[in-house]
Amino acid sequence: MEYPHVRGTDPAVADALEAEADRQETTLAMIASENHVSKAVMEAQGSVLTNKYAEGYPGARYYAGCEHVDEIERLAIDRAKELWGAEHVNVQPHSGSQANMGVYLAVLDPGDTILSLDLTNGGHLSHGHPANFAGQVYDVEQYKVDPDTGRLDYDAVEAQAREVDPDALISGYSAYTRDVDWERMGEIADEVDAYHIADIAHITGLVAAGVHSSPVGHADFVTGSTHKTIRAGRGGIIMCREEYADDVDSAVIPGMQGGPLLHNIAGKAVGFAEALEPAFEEYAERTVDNAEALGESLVDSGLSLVSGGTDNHLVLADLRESHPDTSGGEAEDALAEAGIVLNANTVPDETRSAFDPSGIRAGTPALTTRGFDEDDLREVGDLIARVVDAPDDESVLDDVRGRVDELTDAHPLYEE
Ligand code: DSN
Repeated sequence: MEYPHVRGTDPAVADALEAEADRQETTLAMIASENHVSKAVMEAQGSVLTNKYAEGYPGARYYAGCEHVDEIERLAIDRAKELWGAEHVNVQPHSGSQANMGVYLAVLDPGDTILSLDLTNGGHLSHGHPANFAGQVYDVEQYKVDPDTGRLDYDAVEAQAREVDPDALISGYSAYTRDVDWERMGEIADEVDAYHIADIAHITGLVAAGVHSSPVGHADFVTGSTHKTIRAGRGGIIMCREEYADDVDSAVIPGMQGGPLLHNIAGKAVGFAEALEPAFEEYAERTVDNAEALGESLVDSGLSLVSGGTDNHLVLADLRESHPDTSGGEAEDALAEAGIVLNANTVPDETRSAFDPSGIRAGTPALTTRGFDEDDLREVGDLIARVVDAPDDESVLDDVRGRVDELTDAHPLYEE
């Protein structure tokens, strides 16, 4: 991929852009939150809309000249409503974290109590980690998964909710591999008179395609990002019941953001249109089937998976039993050298540190986009295991890198 205009102005950035395009082309993108958008989405994101200010909402802007961006934002909203069946949608949050911030700002007061899953158990920074604004502004209580099963223990969440009496109960996770009983979480929230906020950032596309259960109807607010399992470019989204529409909209602007990133909203509109095509459901199904094949292959190679497997697009391997001398960080580095790009991740009951944890997390959204099937993912699982077994053995890393080259050549990205 070439960037002739950037090259003419700024060769240093052009070099880095071309190198990054080459890196994506020649490595296996297995960070579970990453994907490859279409050229149509990139074209929309790289468009003249980056020039336009449009504070406000379609039909009610603080600036003139918004007739075309109004149309684009309305298309994004209407398509999102169709994809997720939500009553009200706000497509302006710049990211999933901003979407969460918008919901908190809409209905919580500083000092209110949030009950959410601990980050090391698969939660997210914006659910109340002390280093994040949410942990600084709100009183945060956290639940954990059952350390034996790696799964949510709804009875324990309910007991904790009764004890801490939260104002908001958060469901939806960043490193949780199993389906979520949204209805039960909604019932728990109702019982303690808390808002139920479901953060589906990781599974937005799977939910839209109907291959994962949906919290819409069971949660007061559903937040997400638009670039993980749905390929609509980087950004965030808030869905809610109509009764909260005004609160959410005014929390997003003027509450926490100024001008919306209209080029990204155009990317969302285009990506949502793509996701409304029948082929997207097939893609989402293949993403989940591929994750299952990857998980089975890792288990067959002797790794242990948190929860034993997966119902979604990601697997989380706990290396402590199978490879007690190898940290997640060491595995991540060796795999990157071999061309397999994933991330070290904490596991439930973590005994190392968040910076060099005991697990590795791998997802299939991006490989599925470039056409990998279950046989490919079984082989990729085998390659991962070979590297984790011998992270310091350069001949193994070279051998795996050679096979990664063949696999990426067989599944090219962004063909002209
Ligand atoms: N950073 C994302 C992830 O990798 O899960 C979540 O925001």
